[in-house]
Amino acid sequence: MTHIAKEKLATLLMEYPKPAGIVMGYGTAGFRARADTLPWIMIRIGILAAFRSKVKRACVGAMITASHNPEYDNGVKLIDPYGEMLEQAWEVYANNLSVLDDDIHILSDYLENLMNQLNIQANDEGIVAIAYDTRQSSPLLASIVKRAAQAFYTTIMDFELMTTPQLHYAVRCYNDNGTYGHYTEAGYFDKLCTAFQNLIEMTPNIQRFEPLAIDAANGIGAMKLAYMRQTLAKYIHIEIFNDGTRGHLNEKCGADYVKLYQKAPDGIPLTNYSKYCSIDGDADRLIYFFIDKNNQFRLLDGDRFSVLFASFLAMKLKEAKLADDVKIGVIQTAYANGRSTDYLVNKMHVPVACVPTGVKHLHHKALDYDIGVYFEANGHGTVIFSSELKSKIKMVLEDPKRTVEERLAANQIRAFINIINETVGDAIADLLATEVILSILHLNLEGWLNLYDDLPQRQLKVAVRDRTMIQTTDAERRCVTPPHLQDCIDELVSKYPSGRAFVRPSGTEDIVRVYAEALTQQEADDLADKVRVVVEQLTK
Ligand code: 16G
Ligand code: ZN
Repeated sequence: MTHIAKEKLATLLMEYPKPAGIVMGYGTAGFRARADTLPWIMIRIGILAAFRSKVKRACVGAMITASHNPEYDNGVKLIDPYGEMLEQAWEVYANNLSVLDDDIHILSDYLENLMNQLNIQANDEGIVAIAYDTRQSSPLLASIVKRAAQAFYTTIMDFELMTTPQLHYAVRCYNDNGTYGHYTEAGYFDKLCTAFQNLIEMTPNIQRFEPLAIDAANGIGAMKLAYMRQTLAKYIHIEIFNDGTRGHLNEKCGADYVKLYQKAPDGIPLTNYSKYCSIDGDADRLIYFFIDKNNQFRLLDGDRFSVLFASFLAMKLKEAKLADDVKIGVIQTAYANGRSTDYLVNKMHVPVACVPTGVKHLHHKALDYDIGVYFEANGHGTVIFSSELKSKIKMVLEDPKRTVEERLAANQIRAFINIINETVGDAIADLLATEVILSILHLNLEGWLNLYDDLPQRQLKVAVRDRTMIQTTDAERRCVTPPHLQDCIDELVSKYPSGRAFVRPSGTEDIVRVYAEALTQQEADDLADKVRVVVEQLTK
């Protein structure tokens, strides 16, 4: 480590000292906490981003956001060169750095060791792309990441205000030398909007788009959507509510609020539109909803996107006569409603894989397919397409022996691929994809909802002495410890027709989560409650 790097770090440590007694872990959401407790960790993250970039010899990203959390929180997450989440092994370094106190000697010893271990030279090139959401605390936190990375001779690409998926996209494009698209924001919108227009223009008998009202959670998505709204005005009328001019970020609005409380957000008129959607504070989650004829609020969550996207793609594969040599699959977690799984497997004959909670697990599994569709029930998800699939599409398009219909279907898939942000769940991309599929399939939200009926479900939080007492297997669907817990759950579940239940320790809160579903709401509630009781008894 050079003398100058050490000096710069020492200055930062003095400017942003670590509060006494604080522990912070790099989890599924990166580092996340109250914004005023975060500056010190941004120094560590800046260093780690620089190191990661030097090791991979590629650009990596640092996104400052706390997603759907309140305005007073913030956080940071690193993005790997291909636009995916930080490799798990590096989460350990993030945690080690977070444990270290502000002593410049101890810190530089650790860093020198790490540089040796990772074979990093002080003058290796590094490049870090930084972006942040609309929180007041974000610019300061971003500036700390920047200064820490710069202490290690790293170039900074400062994107300032961006959605989380936009930064994932930018990092991927930058490292792909433009194959995936141009890495600027203009490049992002150009790719998505052009693909959306192409797909509309090439599709005969496409249904007219009904106006769409968007709840933008008073976050970064509002300003980005405003740009897109104009570009696409010719095709679809988009109205943006909760755009940050009046309400507060994620307060009684946004995808998380709507999903959690199963009700419409504040700040949006509920009479004028037939279609509504909510995105979250950093625009990586999307939920649709509408008010039905009986004035009931109806929700379309992540499971519904999986079914819609997989239906469309399976249909187009068939039309392109590609269905036999393309492996399509849907990846879910245990939280997916049993009826959605049933519909996919038994009606659509699309295989479903179940993985543990957390986007990285879904994303990883999706790579096993030519077309891997994944969504968490909370509305975070995307589709990944293999390079083999992309070549097959190209072959159909270039084959003069193929019929017009076959080539049209292949072309539609190609355009659809360009709407999707394959790097990560992206509310803006998913919204365009949803809109265009609904129009191609001539579905309104009611028709989409009526594809299948959800089983009633109940989720509970249980406070226990030590949540690590509960260990699970089989994608969190079965418990291994404490002894007998699973037997008790099996016994309870067997009393409810179509019943299903599981418990798992939360990865983000100090609690255990209980999930139950059954034929009626009463039964789902009962089952969840009985499972809660055995959890409490067996973890005393
Ligand atoms: C994190 C995950 C989210 C998951 C949630 C579960 C990412 C980017 N986020 O927010 O996917 O649904 O944790 O929380 O992976 P829990 O473990 O407390 O239930
Ligand atoms: Zn988010």
